[in-house]
Amino acid sequence: MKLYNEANPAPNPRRVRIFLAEKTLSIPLVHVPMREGAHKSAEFKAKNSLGQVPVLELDDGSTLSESIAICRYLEELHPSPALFGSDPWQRAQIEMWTRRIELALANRVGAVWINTHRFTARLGTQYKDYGEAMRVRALEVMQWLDREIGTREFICADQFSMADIVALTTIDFAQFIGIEMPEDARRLRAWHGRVSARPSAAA
Ligand SMILES: N[C@@H](CCC(=O)N[C@@H](CS)C(=O)NCC(=O)O)C(=O)O
Repeated sequence: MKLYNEANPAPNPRRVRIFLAEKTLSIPLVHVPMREGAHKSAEFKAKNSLGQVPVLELDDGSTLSESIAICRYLEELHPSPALFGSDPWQRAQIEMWTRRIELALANRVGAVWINTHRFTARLGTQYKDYGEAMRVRALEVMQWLDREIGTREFICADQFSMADIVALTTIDFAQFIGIEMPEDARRLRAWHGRVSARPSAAA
């Protein structure tokens, strides 16, 4: 098994690396240099026709894309510690939060990246107004997340889960492109400090 990977600040491969670190697993990494367009080569598109990383390749050559699908597969193989929940209610809660973070926050941060950032300007037409509107929405979602976290230790109840991994990688990437957590989002900032202090965050 190997993982086609790109280093930080790429957030999606980092999800899988953090997941592996939490499980104390290691998989050989194959660097896909995105700056050189390696993810859009015919060779790589044969592994993922969307031309995106990460991709997990099994020893028989079969491939799996989508960071969360990869982590779910690894969870089935290595159930402990459970990062997608260990009973029906936990699993449903973690699914809810993972989807909320992806759909409400990660997609908007991605839209800011694609439509406003100078590094993506060469990739196609940028719709700056749309990108700026998404920046405002992303900040609103961070405020919402701050209220939702409340006194909880983690995004979903009191256990570290896939939802924290998706939120951490999204918020760190948001910072990289200039979207800081709001100053007054103290609970979100405290959560970010807690999860960033875990050894897995260095992955
Ligand atoms: N939903 C996918 C997103 C993968 C993705 O967008 N990866 C980025 C790198 S972090 C990428 O390959 N971008 C290039 C592109 O979309 O063309 C996942 O979770 O794996």
